[in-house]
Amino acid sequence: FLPHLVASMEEVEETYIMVKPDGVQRGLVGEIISRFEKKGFLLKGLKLFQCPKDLAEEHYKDLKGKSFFPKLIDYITSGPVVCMAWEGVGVVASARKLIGATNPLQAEPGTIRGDLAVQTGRNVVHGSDSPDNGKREIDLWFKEGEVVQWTQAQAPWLRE
Ligand code: IDP
Ligand code: MG
Repeated sequence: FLPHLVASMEEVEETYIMVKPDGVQRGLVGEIISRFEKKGFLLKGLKLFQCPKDLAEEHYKDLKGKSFFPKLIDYITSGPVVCMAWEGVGVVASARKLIGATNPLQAEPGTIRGDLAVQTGRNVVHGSDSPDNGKREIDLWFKEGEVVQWTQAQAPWLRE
């Protein structure tokens, strides 16, 4: 029994979720927000935003060497995105599960990409891949005051 590991599993995390331009253009914003809302996570930040090129490049800086990088930057800046900050215990990994595999054809039915998309280059949603990146990306996409600390009325009905 490793109490420090159990404690870390209970840690409250934050993740950056974004409806990409194809999701906005296809009218999937409500559907995508709804999946995280119904699951029981806490929405702390939400805005419609036209992403400038430098921000897209900073967000995806780890992929800078990839052949698809220029197309990825064009895609993300091609129209408005919906930026979200979500909080919860285990929210980072859980959101990645709700989103599904990067290639929508390999994403399981029931996941956002599995249900709503067909191609990697148009995979409708982003989710942070680690708690550290969750923090980094929320800081990158939201200004001071845009992320709100609050408690859901339903909190006692979600966690004992
Ligand atoms: P993720 O979004 O599932 O975390 P990453 O590997 O971090 O996947 O890639 C970031 C994004 O870059 C993907 O969601 C997708 O939009 C795009 N991307 C990744 N690989 C490819 C590719 O092979 N072709 C075109 N776009 C890609
Ligand atoms: Mg990623």
